[in-house]
Amino acid sequence: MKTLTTKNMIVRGALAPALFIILALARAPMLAADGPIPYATLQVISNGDSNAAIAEKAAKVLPRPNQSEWMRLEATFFLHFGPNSFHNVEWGSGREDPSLFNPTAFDADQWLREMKNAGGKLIILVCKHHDGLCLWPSRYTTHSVAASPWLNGKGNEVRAVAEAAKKYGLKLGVYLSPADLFQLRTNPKFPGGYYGDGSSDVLSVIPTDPASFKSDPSKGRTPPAGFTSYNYVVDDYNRYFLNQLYELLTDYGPVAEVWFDGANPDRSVRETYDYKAWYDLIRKLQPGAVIACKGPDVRWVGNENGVGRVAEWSVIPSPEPPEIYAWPDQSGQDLGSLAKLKPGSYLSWYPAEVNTPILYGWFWAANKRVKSASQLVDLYYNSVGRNANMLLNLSPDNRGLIPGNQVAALRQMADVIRDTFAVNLAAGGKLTADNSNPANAPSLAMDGNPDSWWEAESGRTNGTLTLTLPSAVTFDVVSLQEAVDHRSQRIESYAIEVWDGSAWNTVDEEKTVGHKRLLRLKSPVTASQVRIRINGSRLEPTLAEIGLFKQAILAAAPQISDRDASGAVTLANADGLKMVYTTDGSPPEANSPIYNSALSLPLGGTIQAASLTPQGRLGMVATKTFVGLVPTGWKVAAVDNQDGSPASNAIDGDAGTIWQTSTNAPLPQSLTIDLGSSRRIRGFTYLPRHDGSRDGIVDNYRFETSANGQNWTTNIDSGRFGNIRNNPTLQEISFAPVTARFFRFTALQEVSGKSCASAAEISVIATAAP
Ligand code: FUL
Repeated sequence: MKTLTTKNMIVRGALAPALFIILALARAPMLAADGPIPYATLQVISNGDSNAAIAEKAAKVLPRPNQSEWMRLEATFFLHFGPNSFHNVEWGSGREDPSLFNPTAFDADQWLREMKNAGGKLIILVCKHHDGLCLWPSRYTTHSVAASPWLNGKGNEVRAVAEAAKKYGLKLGVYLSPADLFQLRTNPKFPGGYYGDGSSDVLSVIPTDPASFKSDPSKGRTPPAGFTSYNYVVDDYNRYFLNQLYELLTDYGPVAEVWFDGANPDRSVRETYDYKAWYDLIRKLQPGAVIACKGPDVRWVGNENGVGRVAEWSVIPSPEPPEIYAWPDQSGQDLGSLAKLKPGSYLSWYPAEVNTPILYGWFWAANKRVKSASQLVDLYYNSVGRNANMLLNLSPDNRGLIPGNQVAALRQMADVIRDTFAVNLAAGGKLTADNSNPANAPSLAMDGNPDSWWEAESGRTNGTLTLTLPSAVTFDVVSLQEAVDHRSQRIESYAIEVWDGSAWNTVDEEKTVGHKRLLRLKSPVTASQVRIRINGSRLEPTLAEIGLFKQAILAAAPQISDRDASGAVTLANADGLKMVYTTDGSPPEANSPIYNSALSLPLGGTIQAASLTPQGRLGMVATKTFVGLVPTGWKVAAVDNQDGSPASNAIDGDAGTIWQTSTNAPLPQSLTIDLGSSRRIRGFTYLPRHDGSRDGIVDNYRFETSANGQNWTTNIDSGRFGNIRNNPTLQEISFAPVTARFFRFTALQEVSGKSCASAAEISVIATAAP
């Protein structure tokens, strides 16, 4: 392998960002005129640069060491869990009471275990979201987990995650929201807030003594062992923010990524984030960490849908040096092709990160759907496979556990990826090239070492590599990697071709490679000779690794029937495979019970089922939830009005039919049901109509039960279905268990204040014993 001596001369960014900028700037003016362009972490395009000089500069921008390390992580996870997880909001207002945060089964070990199992290398934990509640007991505010009932105020989410991450060998990243609505000066909950308080910049020792945070910020607190204090001239909010960064970066061990969100829920706030001071502090405290999103090391890919660009360049032009970059929009399709590289641009390594949630939302709520395993597999190819890191968000529920449906989808995705890449079908083949640099033979692209590579002969910007296999293989994924840590990103156009015995057929044509490119072919191909024809490159092209793989596929999910009158549910699949299932909310595993006869769910419950291949591979998981008792033998005992459609439709087990009063039936409107026998009841369910009309959907209600239909107990006198107007989904309401044979549901108010009531289904949640 050829070693690159110039690399030692490069100013390696993370430790000395200012220095690398100065050196590059000092060199820049003479580069155009003075011949060989050295490798550097920053290049500047000068006015007189020819197109060839621009291409060469771009092809000689290297990643900084923290970026190199980060790119090799590939699969990383985000975790959003905070007050929002308890009241179905994506953005809190800052007015929430800390008592909202009260998980009953918090288990960071489970979170990290699942991430590890899914191949995760790093977790970025949301330590404070826009609502401002700190999920660690910060010394600089009382608005933290210390004020919550969770573990009697002794809980610390950051510590729990840091410890679990260490246990499972994942790196730790921290997300600290710059926007902070609790600290908002105008927040009636905290009128003394620092965020946008108009305070002036004063000398502040970081870490500041919390006791004199405002009165004398020049007084520091003693830094933890191994760390020191620093001076910044900043306003109150930036001092608050720097102190919180200091806590997160010194109290929890090594931190590998710091994530600054650009979202701002209140644009009227006049607060200037002192990124320069923040970056400086991070570089001093955690020099190996990358600063992401609103940061110079890792670029937000530009969307939250989980899709990187088909042509994703990591060398990106900016109008200013990256450490003082002003963060213009990065959502365009072309950020780094040669057409974008103009005189005056600063070229630096700025790799993409694809952040996306596993739910349709960042925080858990009961009604948020989970993306399917195949969507998650697509995400992997659209991020890791497109020269970017995957940052997949998991959302623990209000118990503090990642629920079974997220776990099931994640495990399946991980199984597919693991199985797909377990065997490199190119291994055992011989790679030859039509031209090579003598020090960079083609075999170096097949040695499993990303730090050795094939490189075209000096002066060539093309090359054809031919892989000859001992026998034909069937594959549908081609994996390519450039030697980006040593030679930057160069390849600009290439084709994949296979030999069919008489001719070469093109199976894919693409533009970029970068750190990693996974090409999924339209359909599997079988061949013993495969060619990578590189047609264009910014400088001599390189390939550090190549691979051929066959995608693992999952057996289709079984069908789960509706319940029959006795509560029986059947499973079926088309492929005749065995099926396994669970009824306790946990995802099925290969050793879960095997299905052989109808399952009985008269009380309700959730079935998760999957087919099992003879090799023991679990297929896609089907999930179906049955809510409430089966209405067998139930009768309408009384109803105030059923002029729209009969009340019996609300208890027929058919979600498609509705009970509806006349459109002129002033509320309250009641419906009384006789269950036929007495049951132990601990709640009820209301399924609103979902035929597109909102007429009669109940907003406020009363619920009563009775043993004999004469004497009534009020279980809920005046309840409200939260957000049912916008989100008309199944409502599950709990109350203290009672024994009863009758229930009475009374609509007190309709969602639009109309004089009518309706319901698709109303049922009760019963415990097993009558
Ligand atoms: C966004 C935020 O507003 C979301 O709530 C989430 O934190 C996501 C990662 O970034 O901009």
